[in-house]
Amino acid sequence: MIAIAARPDAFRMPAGQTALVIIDMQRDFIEPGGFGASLGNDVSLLEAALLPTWQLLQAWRARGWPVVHTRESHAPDLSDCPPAKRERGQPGLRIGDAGAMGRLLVRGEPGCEIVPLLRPAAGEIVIDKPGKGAFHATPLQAELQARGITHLVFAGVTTEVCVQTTMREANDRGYECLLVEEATASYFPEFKAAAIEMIVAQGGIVGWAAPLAAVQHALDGAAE
Ligand code: C5J
Repeated sequence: MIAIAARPDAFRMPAGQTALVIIDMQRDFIEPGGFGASLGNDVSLLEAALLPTWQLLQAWRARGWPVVHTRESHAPDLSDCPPAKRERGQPGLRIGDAGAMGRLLVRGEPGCEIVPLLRPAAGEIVIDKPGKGAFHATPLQAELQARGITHLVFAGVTTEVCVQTTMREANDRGYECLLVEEATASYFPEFKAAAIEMIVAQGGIVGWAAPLAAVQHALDGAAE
């Protein structure tokens, strides 16, 4: 077991059975002209999570440990996009509308792809998810079970929406979950901070949170 100094207490993870789960690091959320921007958000607020996530990705790849990438995405005919999701609010553009990077959140469009820095490598799991949570209407549970994965380390965007939703889904399915604080971001920094507090409160009611340095320190120590 590798022990990471985390909140509310040490997070202990088995080396080969811990997947890095990178949530929705897509151009549509992070770059101007995508879905996040269409909702009126300052997408530059998400950039800070890119390099820390890349550092985690490098650490997992160097050890040959499992990596999962998710994409919030829909079929071109939007058959998996409920009207309740598409029609809510007054965005500049809606899911499926043509934007600067193609149709928003539609599979196969440039904006739906993961940002180049974090592009999935061959053999890594890529989950297209129509919801905020990565377990809803996807094969994620089967993919994890097939590999004997019991622990999940989370990165990605946005903290209080798709990251927290997926952590809660994972927690309910029995996975032990850690969120790496610098590797996640929100359009609302105060929501990121609150989401982390919600996760670790009440003895870790959803899971654990740790700074990147604590993860790196534990991994370096385990290699010695
Ligand atoms: C949102 C996400 N915020 N990936 N999606 O709509 O968090």
